[in-house]
Amino acid sequence: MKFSRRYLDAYFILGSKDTAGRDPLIILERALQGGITCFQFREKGLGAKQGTAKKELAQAMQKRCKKYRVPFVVNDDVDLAIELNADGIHVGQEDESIYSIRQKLTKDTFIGVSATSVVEAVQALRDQADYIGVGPIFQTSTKKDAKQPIGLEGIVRIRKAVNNLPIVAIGGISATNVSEIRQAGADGVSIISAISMAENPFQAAKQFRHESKMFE
Ligand code: TZP
Ligand code: MG
Repeated sequence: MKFSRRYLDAYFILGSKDTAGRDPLIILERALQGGITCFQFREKGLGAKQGTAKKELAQAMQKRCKKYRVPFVVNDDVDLAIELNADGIHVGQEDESIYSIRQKLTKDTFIGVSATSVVEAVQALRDQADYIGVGPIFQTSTKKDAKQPIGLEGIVRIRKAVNNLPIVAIGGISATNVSEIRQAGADGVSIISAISMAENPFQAAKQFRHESKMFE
């Protein structure tokens, strides 16, 4: 799938450890119904699925994303992204280089990279990432090894440094923050817990989508 900046409007990320014991497929289905614009399968943390179990969950999630015509992105696992012919892959600073990933993927598979600083963001721009995931913006307890929050100021600094490169903000984001984050220069928000832990993931996703509509 060819990358579009609009996928970043309400970008939901989920793995089986992010749901407080609820079925991740049901959470995803509700989020899709609520109007998420992109989905990333991020299977991490203590007790995360591996091997066949991981692949089967990914396939089931991909199938649901297809039903709603929402891009399906795999976090970190380049081999899995290739095997499933995912729409995109998202990698961190410690993962395989964009150059090396590009050699392995079909032309339209998009690549996102995490950046926590201007230096990392500028490098991702040079490497021709399709978008960068910038954060953490606020405190988060979802990612245990998250860096210090960069705040809205961090988004402003990075936006200035990367021209028009698509930016999605991440880390501690709730629907009430969307407006300030977009005004700081991000093209959208990515969220785990504000949807995955919500009492009503459908409503939560719908709220994120609604907030993004102000910026169309
Ligand atoms: N990278 C930086 S912060 C973060 C990731 C994967 C976790 C975001 O989760 P939440 O629950 O939306 O704060
Ligand atoms: Mg990674």
